[in-house]
Amino acid sequence: MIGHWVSLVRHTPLAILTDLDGTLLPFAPTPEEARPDPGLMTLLRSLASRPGLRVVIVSGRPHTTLERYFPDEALWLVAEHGTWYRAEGAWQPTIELAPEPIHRLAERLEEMARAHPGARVERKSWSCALHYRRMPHHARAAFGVEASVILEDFLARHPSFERIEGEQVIEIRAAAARKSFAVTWARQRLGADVRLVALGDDLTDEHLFAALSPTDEGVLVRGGVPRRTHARWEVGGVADARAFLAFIDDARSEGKRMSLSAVPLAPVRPRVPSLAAPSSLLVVSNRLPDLRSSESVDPVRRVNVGGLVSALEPILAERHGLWLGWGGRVVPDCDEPGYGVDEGSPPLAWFDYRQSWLRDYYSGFCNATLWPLLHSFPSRVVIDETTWRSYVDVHEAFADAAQRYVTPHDTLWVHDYHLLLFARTMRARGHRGPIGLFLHVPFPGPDIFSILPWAREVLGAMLEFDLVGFHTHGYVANFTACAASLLGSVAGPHVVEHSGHFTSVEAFPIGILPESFQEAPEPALVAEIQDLTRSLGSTRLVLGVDRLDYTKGIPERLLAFGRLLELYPEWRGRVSLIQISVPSRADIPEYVEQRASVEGIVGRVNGQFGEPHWVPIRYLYRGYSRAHLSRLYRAAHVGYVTPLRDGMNLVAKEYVAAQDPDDPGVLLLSEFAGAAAEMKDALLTNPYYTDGMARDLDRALRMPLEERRARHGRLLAVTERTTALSWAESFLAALSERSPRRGT
Ligand code: ADQ
Repeated sequence: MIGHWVSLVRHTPLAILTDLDGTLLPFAPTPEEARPDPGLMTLLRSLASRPGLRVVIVSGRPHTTLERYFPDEALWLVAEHGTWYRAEGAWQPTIELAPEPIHRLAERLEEMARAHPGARVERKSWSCALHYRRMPHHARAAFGVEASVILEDFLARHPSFERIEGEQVIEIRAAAARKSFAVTWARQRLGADVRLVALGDDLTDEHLFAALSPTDEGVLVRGGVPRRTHARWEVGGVADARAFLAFIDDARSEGKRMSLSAVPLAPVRPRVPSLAAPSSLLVVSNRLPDLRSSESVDPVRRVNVGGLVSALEPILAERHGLWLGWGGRVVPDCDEPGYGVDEGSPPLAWFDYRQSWLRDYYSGFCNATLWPLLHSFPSRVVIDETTWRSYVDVHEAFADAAQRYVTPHDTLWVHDYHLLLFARTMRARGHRGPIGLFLHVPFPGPDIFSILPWAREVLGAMLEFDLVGFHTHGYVANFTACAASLLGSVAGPHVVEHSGHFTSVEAFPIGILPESFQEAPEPALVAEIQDLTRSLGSTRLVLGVDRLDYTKGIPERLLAFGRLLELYPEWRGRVSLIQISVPSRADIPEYVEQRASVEGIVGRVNGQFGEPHWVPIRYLYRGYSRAHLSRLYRAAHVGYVTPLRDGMNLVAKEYVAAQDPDDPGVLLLSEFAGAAAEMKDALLTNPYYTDGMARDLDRALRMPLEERRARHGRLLAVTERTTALSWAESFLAALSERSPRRGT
């Protein structure tokens, strides 16, 4: 590393392009208080005196301020984010733009700032900056909202300006302003063989880094919130940045030219390679697909997101994306949650939950309030203000984490009911890029949704997303009906208007990766599954596979199987049910009860009908690998998928994909699963009607081969048409098409 740097910084000609605030000067409460000290001036003068080396200060400060600080013409200056430069003693503008609109904006902001102690407006030629570093923290949110109203109004009317977020400052500036001007200018003046070293700390410096050529280097000066960058190197802060410049100064001093060992090691280090590009897409979900601590592995979540991972992996790679969520670790409330990035494919950005978040947010509002509400189980909905407050607070924690990795223009794709307020939270923080939500669960009509005391607030927040996606048209209709009846929103086809903002609302049925359920299994696995099926003898197999959850209708399904044996005694000894349930949310009382209820029914049915050579129901309470499941699906004569309510239900699609097309089994599917909207060739059944379901089971078991083949052929076509990949691609394409452009 030292060799690379010594050879680069000894190259002639060399130019150092450096930002000032946050890079060579520590931040101060006001811009006036942050001024170059004698130590910095001495260092810059020394560098500027080295033959073959140019120092270019590239700052957002007004050109008049830079002139005052650096009258010495040996230093080259680029001011106001590239809109002014000093050449041969005279300042020249780089853009042509009428200054009046920005002056009028500055007047409005100054008037507003007078009512907010600590807020301050800084005027420049084609920009103005709103500083809030000196404001008390509690007053910032209200201030941010008030300022955003003025700024949004201005940007809507003046498309040649844009908004950028700096370290506790919001700046409106000419959209054409780019610090990258400094790169072009230095090259023009110093010749094509010049090599550049650029230093900067904030988002505006990314233009500088991005414009560098492969033989140049960018060095990020880390300060506040870590973020993605084009720079390939970093230093720890202002002191290290100055030490780095001193290293260059040293390396170019005549006396040390021949002795590498005499050059002190620069405090510069390489950044993790895959963080070298800015994140253009951040996927956000409550839980990450791959869990770090083995004791908290939840096999269903892991398997369930398997398709999601495969779908999102190529998209995240192509768009330099990241997937953010809870990593599965919980820390006591008195500790600060940890953050980190796990390099891999896809790269995961994780953070810890506090104990109270797990209790009040995750097990509380998400799983005891929203889950039953959205699945239309009103009597199970717990209403509790503490958990609602926690839900709001944890959105702030997610937003804090997200802001570590994204620029305000990146695309955010949010998943599921855990994060319904996320667009609102991010917009309040100035995020301007597209934000989409995909809801993996159903959405009920207004009669059920209005049970929630915060129904209007949640709906209003959902309507701050640019796109809300559901599995079915039925859920889309329920959502628009809720918006119309509870908020008075106007809905057109696929769009809802609320408070002047238009949200696209569409159905994107999720799929699986069918080929992953069709692969030839390992011989050892075949033998293991054969052991299991051999124990069933010549009986036919009915298979249920679910997370143990009351929405999945497992007790109802077992009772209907018992009823089949009662109504059709000829099936006794000739059919067996294997029910595989993977443990889920075992810390919530309803789920513990569910397990006891299921085990009770299994015991009763087996006790009533079982014989020494035949066990009617085998109940397996564990997770299986995808390869195991595929084999079991293929061996089953009936795929028994009968949730009381389900967003989609992937098991239905997996079962179809895994069948032998020449001798396929029958999918017996609840009409209340989202999958029923697409899979009309399944045998549809009502899981609340025990006798009806028993009769449908009998029909499935007797279905002739020809009918089975015909139904399966059409079901397979549905499963292969909408896959996990096509689902992700169509959602993201819609998000980029439907999102309004904000102020650029
Ligand atoms: P889930 O409620 O988890 O997902 P589902 O769609 O059926 O429901 O997915 C379950 C997944 O877990 C399937 O991939 C299945 O193979 C796997 N699985 C189940 N039992 C298993 C076991 N014992 N061992 C191993 N794997 C097992 C939520 C919504 C659904 C929606 C999905 C995707 O509730 O309605 O379909 O998200 O959007």
